[in-house]
Amino acid sequence: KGNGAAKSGIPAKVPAVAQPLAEEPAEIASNIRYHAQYSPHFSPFKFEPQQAYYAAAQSIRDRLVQQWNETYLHYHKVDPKQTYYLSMEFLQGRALTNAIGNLDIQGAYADALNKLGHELEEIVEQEKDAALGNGGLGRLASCFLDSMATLNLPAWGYGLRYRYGLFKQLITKAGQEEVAEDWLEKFSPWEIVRHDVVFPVRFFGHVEVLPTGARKWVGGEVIKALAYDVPIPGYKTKNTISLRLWEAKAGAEDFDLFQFNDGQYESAAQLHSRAQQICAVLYPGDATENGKLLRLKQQFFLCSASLQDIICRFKERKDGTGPRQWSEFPSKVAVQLNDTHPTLAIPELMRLLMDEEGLGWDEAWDVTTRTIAYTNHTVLPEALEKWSQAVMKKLLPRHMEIIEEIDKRFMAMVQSTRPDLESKISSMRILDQNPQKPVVRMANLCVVSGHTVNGVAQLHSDILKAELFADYVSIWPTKFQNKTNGITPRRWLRFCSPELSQIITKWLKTDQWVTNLDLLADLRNFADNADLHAEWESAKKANKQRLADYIFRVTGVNIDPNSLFDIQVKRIHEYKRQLLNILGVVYRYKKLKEMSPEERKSTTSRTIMIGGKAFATYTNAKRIVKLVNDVGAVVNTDPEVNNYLKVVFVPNYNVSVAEMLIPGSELSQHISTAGMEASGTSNMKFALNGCLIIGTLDGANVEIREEIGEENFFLFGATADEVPRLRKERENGLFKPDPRFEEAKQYIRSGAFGSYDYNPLLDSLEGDSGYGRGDYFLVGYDFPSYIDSQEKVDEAYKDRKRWIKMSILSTAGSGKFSSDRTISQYAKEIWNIEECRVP
Ligand code: B1N
Repeated sequence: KGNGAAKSGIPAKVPAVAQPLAEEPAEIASNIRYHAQYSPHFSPFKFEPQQAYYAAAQSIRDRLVQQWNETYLHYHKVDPKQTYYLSMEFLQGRALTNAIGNLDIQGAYADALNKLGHELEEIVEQEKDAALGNGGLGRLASCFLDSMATLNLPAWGYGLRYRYGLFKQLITKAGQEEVAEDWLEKFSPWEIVRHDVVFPVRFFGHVEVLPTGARKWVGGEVIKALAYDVPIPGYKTKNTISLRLWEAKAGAEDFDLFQFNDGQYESAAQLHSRAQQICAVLYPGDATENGKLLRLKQQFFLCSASLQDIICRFKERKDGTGPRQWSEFPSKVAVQLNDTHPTLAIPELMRLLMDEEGLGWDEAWDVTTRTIAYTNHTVLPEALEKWSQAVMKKLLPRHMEIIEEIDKRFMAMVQSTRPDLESKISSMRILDQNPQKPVVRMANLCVVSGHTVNGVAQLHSDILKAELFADYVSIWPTKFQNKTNGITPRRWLRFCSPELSQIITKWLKTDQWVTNLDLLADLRNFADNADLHAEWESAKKANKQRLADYIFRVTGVNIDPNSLFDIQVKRIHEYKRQLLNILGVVYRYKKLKEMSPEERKSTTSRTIMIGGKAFATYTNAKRIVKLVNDVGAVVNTDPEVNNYLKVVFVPNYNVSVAEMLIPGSELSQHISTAGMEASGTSNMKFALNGCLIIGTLDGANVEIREEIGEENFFLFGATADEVPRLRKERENGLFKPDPRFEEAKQYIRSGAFGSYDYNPLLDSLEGDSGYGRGDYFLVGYDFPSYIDSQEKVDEAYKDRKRWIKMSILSTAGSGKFSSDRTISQYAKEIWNIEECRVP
C-alpha cells in the first residue's frame, strides 16, 4: 500500500520548488554546454551537430519536466475529471521545433546555439522521427495531445513504447523495400523512464472460483509494464501533459539461474524474450486487418497497464473522508478508445472492478459504460477487427467469460424490449457464432458497451448511422455523434511555414490565430489585395524552392519551382486511388508526346509528387509504388516533355517529410472512392497552407469544400450514394469505359514504362465484380471527370491572380479544421471535462 501514491507519479511529499530557468541566450548556451559535457553518451571533447541536438534537447527537457511536474501537482490538488486517450498509435514526428515553439523560446535557443557555433535549422534535422504510428489515425492522436495541452485540459495519452516504429521505405529497382528504423538507436531525450510506475500484466492462465463464488484469473505468465513519460507542452501555457508509453519487461525473479548454469541459456531467459517481443515493433497495417496473436497481446498490454494506472490515480485522490465511491469513477475518469484497437479496456475494466475491487456485475457495468467511449475510423470491412474466440479464450480466459456475459445480456435485452429486431440479433451480437470460425466482433463490443460512438467526419458519421451501426441507432438513438477531425495549427502552419505565418500575422494584425484558427476567416477581406498577393506568392515560392532542393537531395531529380507542384501523399491503398492519379499522369504524358513543340509551350508545366508507404504484403499497393517510379524514370528523362512534366516518387514519407512537402504544395489530391475515406487529415493540412484541392465528395473533403467555397475546390467523381448502384452496373456488364481510360491502360500494357508486368494491377480495373477485380474502387468510372477536372486546374493556374486568390481563400476557410475545435467538442459533448489551467 505504501507505494500506491508513488505509482501514479505524485510523490507523497512535494519536492523542493523548481529552480529558475535560464532566460538569456548566454545562460541557455552554458546550460546546453553543461548537458553536452555531462552526457554519458558522447565524448565531451567534441561538439558536432548531433551532440548539439542531444544537448539542446536535454536542456529543453529540463523546462518541460518542470512545467509538467507543476501541471500534475496542480491536477492532484484540484482533482478534476480527466480524459485518458488510449491509442495503439501516436505519430509524434520530431519534438524539438515543436517544444521550443510551444514554450515560446525559439529565439533564445537559436541565439544560444549560434553562440555555440551551430544553426538551429541544422540541429533540428538531427532528430529522428518518433513514428509510433502508421498514418492518419496515429497522427490524429498526436494532434489531439497538442490541443489538449494547449486548451489546458486535464488529459493523458496512453500508448506503447515500440522498440521499432514504422519501417523505413527504400526505393530500389524492385520497388519498395522495408527496413527497420531505429528511432531509439542512441536514445530519445524526450522520454523519462518511471521506475516507480510498474504494473503486472497477465497472459494465459485460467479462472478459479473462490469459496465466496468470486472468480479470479490466475496462472499463466505475468509481464511487467514499465512507464515512459513523454511531456507534451501546450502552446504558450504552463500546462504540460503526459504521453505515457508502456514498455514490457520481465523481472530478475523470472530469470532461471539454475537453467542458465546448466547451459540452457535460451530457456533460462524465456520470459524476458517473450516480454521483449510485445513492444518490439509497431504493426505496420493501416486500415488492414492483422489478426495475429502478438497484436492481441499488445492490445491487452496497453489496456491492462493503463487501466491499473488510472484506477490507482482515482483511488489516491481522496479528500480524507474515506475511500472513494466507485460510482464516482465516471465523474473523474473518461476513457476514449482510438478505434477498436484498445477494446479490451472494456472487459479489463469489468474484471478489475469485479475481481479485484469486489463490485457486482451491475455496479461494474454501470461504471464501465459511463466511462468508456469509442471512435470509429473506418468502414472498410477488412479493417474491422475480429478476434478468434478460441485464441481469446486461451490468452484471456477471464475476459472471454466477461465478453460472453455482455453478449448474453445484450441479446436478452434486445429480445425482451425489441422483438422487432429478432432477425437482426445474430448480426448485432458481439459473438459471431459462425461454426467455421467463431469470432468476437470488437466494434460491436464497443457500441454495446460505450456511452458514445463517434465518426470522424460528417459524411462518415452519417454512413455509420445509416449502414454499419444502423440497427443499434434504433435502440440508442442518442449514442451516435460526429466529431470532424482536425489538425494542430502549431505544427501544421505556425512551425512548418514560418514564412506564411508571418504574413498572416501581419495582415490580421495579431498572432491569436495560432490558438483561435477561426480568425483566419478575416483574410477574406484582403483576398484581392495586390500587396498580399505579392507577399503570399513570394512565401509560397520560398517554400517551393526549399522543397525542390529537398527533392533533388533525396531523389536526384531536378524539379522546376515555376511548375505547378501537385502532391499526393498518404498510405498507399487501392481505395485512396493513387492508381487514378498515375493513370492521369500517363494520359497527360501521352498527350504531351502527341503535341507539337509549339502546342506544348501553351500547357501548364506540372511536377507531380506521390509518396507513401505500402503494407509489406499488400501486392497491389506495392505494384502502384513501382509504377509511379517507373513512369517517373521515363518521363523525367524524356527531353521532349520533361520541361512540362515531372513525376517524382517521394521516398519514405513521414511526418518530417510532410512538414517539408505541404508548405510547398499548390495542388493536392484527395481522390478516394466516395464513402471510403473516413475523414482524411492531410487534406486539412494542405488547405490550411493555401494549397488547392482536387478531390471527391468523400470524408472531410465535403466539409472543407463547404468552408472554403465550391468555386475554390476542384470537384469530380461519383458521390457516396451512387457507388452501390455503379458497382451493380459494372457487375451487370453495363459500364462503358471512356476511351481515354482505355488509352492510358493500354499505354502501360504496351511497355512504355518498362518490362515489369503491370497486367495484374491493370486487370484489377477490369472484369466483372469482387474485391480486387471488377474495379471495385471505380477508377474507370471516375476517370473522365477526373481528367476534365485536371484540365480546369491547368486553366486556373494560368490565371495567377485567380489562383493566388483561391489559395488565400483556402487558408481563410480552414479555421474549422483546427484540432482545438475538435478537442473542445470531445471535451464538452463526450468527456464532460473542463479546463484546469496551471496558475
Ligand atoms: O483514420 C484517420 C482518418 O482521417 C482516415 O480517413 C482513416 O483512414 C484513418 C487499422 C487504421 N482508419 N483506420 C485506420 C489504422 C491502423 C490500423 O491498424 C486501421 N486508420 C484510419 C483519422 O481519423
